[in-house]
Amino acid sequence: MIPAYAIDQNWDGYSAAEHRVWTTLYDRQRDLLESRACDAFLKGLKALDLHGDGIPDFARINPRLEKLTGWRIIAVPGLIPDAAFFDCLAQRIFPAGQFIRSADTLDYLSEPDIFHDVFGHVPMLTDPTFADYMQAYGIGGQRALGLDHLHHLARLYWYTVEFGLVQSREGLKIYGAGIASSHAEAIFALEDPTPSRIAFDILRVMRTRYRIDTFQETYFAIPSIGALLEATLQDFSDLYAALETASEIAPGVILPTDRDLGSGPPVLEARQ
Ligand code: HBI
Ligand code: FE
Repeated sequence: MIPAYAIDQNWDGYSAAEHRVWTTLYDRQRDLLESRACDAFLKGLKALDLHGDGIPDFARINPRLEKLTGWRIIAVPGLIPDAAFFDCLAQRIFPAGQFIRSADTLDYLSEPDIFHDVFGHVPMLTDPTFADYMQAYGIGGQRALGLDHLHHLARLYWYTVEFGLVQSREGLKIYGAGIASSHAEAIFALEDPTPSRIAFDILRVMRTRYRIDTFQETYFAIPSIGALLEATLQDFSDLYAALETASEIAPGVILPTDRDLGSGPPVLEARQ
């Protein structure tokens, strides 16, 4: 079934200037992420051959991606309604913005463009465990729509898929697409002394409001992608019940029960 909102990528229609925007962004992120992104992200970037030679053609990426994890990318004009978005994820289809930002607004986006969606999100979809997590999220989203808990599930997406950090032997690393596709936030999220970086707890995440207008004040670090998937393989009813009475938490607030992971030294109890 072809999802609603799918459009032709029309790869031949991109101008030379648009390809140059991709290359500029790619070159800038590539060096930055070498030491900052998690292994799964860097491996995915290589496996898909998402190089700096211009905007990738989905027809070229999809066979590789489908072979690795059964996911594929479709082009969409921009943000699509929640229900359509969840239906795509539940079928292992990732909707990616067809357009690219302009050269004079390299760091500003009002809607996800092809650089955010493909460079930011798609490398992680080559990881089998993360691939399952994204599908589980889509199925959870379909269920949350019928209940009144979409805002809770959206927070899970925000603090994992978009702004997630993962513990590693070399300290915290980036896996969230919102961080991986942003030059300034890739540095801020790991190195700035101001934000808090706390151990992932799914109920804590669903209680935490987020900011869309500036860098995050709180990042959540998962112990491993496997642990994230495990936390998601449930129907969320216990969580939703707990959320009925739990108070909301403002971004930036640290609770006595939080495990603060700091920003500096490696977290040694991380996965082997
Ligand atoms: N549409 N294209 C697109 N990309 C998204 O990330 C997206 C969307 N529609 C809805 C949506 N995200 C939200 O429902 C989730 O972030 C929770
Ligand atoms: Fe995104």
